[in-house]
Amino acid sequence: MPSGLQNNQVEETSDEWVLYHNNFSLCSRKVRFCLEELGLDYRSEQIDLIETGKYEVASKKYLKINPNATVPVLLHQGRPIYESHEQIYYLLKQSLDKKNILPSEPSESLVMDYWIEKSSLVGNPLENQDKYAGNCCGPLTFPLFVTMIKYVNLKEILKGLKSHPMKERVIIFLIFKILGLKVFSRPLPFAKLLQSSFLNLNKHLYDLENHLEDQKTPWIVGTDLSLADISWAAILHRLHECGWENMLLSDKPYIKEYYSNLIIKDAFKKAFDNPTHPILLKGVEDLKHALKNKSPITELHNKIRNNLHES
Ligand SMILES: N[C@@H](CCC(=O)N[C@@H](CS)C(=O)NCC(=O)O)C(=O)O
Repeated sequence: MPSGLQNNQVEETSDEWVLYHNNFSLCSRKVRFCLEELGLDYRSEQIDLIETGKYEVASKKYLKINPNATVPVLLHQGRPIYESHEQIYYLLKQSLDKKNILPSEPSESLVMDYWIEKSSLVGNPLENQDKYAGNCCGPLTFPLFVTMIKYVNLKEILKGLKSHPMKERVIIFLIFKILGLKVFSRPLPFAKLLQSSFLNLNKHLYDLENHLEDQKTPWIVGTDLSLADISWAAILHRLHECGWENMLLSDKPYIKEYYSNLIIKDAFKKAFDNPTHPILLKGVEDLKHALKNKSPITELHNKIRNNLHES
């Protein structure tokens, strides 16, 4: 499926903007933050992911909206725009007269593009993690996926084997459901994947830390918030949600200050502080508990912490 605005209309609607999304999805949060910052009205359509209870992304109805079975999808006058980084650029282009969050200097736009690309989730998240910080976030969320999927009915996961176009994603959740946090202590690839995601993300975060230190401005591109900040906000929020912030940010004071500026923005609050899904609440609590007590994830966590400090 090509990215960007499609020619076909997937829905007849009088709503200019419709967002198919999920409150827990990192890419969805990025687009919601952008819509809120631009002050655009949109119809919100929540779509369940398996970790929030069922494979609504792989339902017949939703596959007509997105044959790739992922969220978010933004509709403009009924026409879909695929890929969250394309969606935020599209929103910006359409909204220049409403609010200018585009840097005025071409050189600044290049800086913005660089940081948007670096934070995007592009293609298979198990690949290109050295290029895209967004691709590190899938595996980095594996422990939380494991604690969430415990509360999801096995039958719902099995339905995905039939209807989901990306079967390998379904199989990963099936393994998480069966093995629980033990997936990180067996000779399976998950511990290694988590470790390499941490190491790669840590490098991206050092780049951001150095950039913010050199830049000496509150935002990635100068004195105003831009799409680059909107895109990074979702990644930094995910680190906090999974409880990885001490491990990855304790030696990065500029990012810490930067994040404290982001979370007080109204648009951030509207995009991120929406009703938390009960499965997410339980998953976050269980993960916190597992990290504090002796469990396969505690061991791995300590190993990763040591590796990060050595690298
Ligand atoms: N590159 C895509 C990634 C979309 C994506 O993978 N979304 C995840 C949620 S963050 C999803 O819909 N997963 C559903 C599934 O794999 O079943 C984008 O930026 O929009």
